[in-house]
Amino acid sequence: MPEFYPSNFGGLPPGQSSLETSRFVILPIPYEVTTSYVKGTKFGPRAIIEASRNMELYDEELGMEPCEAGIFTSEDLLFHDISPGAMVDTVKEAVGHYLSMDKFVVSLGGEHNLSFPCFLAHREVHGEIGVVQLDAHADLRESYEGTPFNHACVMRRIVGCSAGTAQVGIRSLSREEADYLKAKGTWPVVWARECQEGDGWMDRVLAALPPKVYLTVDVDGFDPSLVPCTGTPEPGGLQWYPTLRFLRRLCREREVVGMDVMELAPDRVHFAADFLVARLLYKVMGYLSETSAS
Ligand SMILES: [Mn+2]
Repeated sequence: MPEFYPSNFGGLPPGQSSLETSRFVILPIPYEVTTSYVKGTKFGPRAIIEASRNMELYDEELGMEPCEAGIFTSEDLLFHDISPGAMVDTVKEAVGHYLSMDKFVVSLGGEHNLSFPCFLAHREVHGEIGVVQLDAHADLRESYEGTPFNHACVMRRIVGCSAGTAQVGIRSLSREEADYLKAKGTWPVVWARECQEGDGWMDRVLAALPPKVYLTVDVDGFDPSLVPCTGTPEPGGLQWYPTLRFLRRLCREREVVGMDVMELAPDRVHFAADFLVARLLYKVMGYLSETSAS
């Protein structure tokens, strides 16, 4: 009877989804202007929320229901001016609004350049924070198609104001980006093929991170067998359980202060990917609840 569940993340009743009592805020940002290849990321937030309404809310790994902490689903963030500069201000203000209420904000894109203002909003509140990026692409271009706010540049913007960076699952970058990494890349880049060889990379990533960390997930970091519906898929990506093992460690060993998931471009065939993202978010909420309860 999913159609009778409320249309919020998790399909939660008012007692578990009001803004006042919820620890978590889902912020849908259906913004898409610079996507390179397949369009449709603006439909990502809605597909993720729809899938989440049909998801079991008990977490078998943790033996608890993470929704007990409360998950408020915000209205879609809409844009009166879609220019990249105005996008940055609009997103920063919206995320900052919920951070000022002491909420944990989960931003849902939309295209990956949204992560820059999300990160900035968290840095303003928390001071020095690091960033973990799960992604197929380095996203380290100085500018792309005439703008420094293109999705292909988002990490170049973020690393400049991050107190510690780790890029995980990377398997696609330009020569310019590779040269930049050689010259300036003091942080760990975990190539996707390394992730296939065991969990050894996780120590290296954690060692590079400051106490507070922001997590940004481009869904193309996952293998396209898991998430085929994204703008620029790349073979040989992250698998489900190693990613969860990493995220659980990240939540235990660092203070994760916020997160986003970007670049899902849902279609009617590959709806398993919508469920993957919904479950991923819910798993992280569980890992966060686990550490704050202990
Ligand atoms: Mn990417």
